[in-house]
Amino acid sequence: MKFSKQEIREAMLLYAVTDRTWLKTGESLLDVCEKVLASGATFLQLREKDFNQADFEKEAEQLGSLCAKHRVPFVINDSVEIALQCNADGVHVGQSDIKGRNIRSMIGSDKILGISAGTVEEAIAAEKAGADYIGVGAVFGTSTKKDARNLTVEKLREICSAVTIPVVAIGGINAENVVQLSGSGVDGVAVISAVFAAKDPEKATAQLLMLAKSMVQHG
Ligand code: TZP
Ligand code: MG
Repeated sequence: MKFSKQEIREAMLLYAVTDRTWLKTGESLLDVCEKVLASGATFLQLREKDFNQADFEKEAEQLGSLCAKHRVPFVINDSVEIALQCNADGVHVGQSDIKGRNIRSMIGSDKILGISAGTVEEAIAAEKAGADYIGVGAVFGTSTKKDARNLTVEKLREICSAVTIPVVAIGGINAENVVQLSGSGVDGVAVISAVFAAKDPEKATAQLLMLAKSMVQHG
């Protein structure tokens, strides 16, 4: 599925990143993602840190169809190979993944490329490397990603004004603190635990979507 630049920007609003470690007994990631998409998540990233290739591919295919049904962009974390194999809409990579590799040339011009950035320099380099958007964090403390570097909202603002591509904030974002990002210039918020660890992921998604909209409008 092809998304325009404007559609990608708008899809940053509530960007859900999967985490199967939060699944409750008897629940599948596909079921939870179905609920999260039905409740308004605008983007989905499949993030699997400890999964074998075959299971990863199967899951990516299922989630890809689900996202297509909702017309929501679907990207794979880290693995360009799996993104291409399952015909995902794109890939999201970190700074270490782009060293010495031209991901844009590997995926072609039609796929979405997301790159994580934590500094103004990294953000500018990501834009030059052909990123369609950058993920910036961790804006608040998070225990989900152990090696995440923290940055201030002021730094986030500097990063947003240094690039023209969309910016999505990530790291420890929840319904209580999303308002603190008002005025930073971000196009939306990316969340893992605020949705996947919630007692009721549907309710959490709907609430976060409303708060993210209001934060971006005031921004
Ligand atoms: N990158 C920076 S922080 C983070 C990632 C993947 C983890 C975000 O998880 P949570 O649960 O929304 O804090
Ligand atoms: Mg990575």
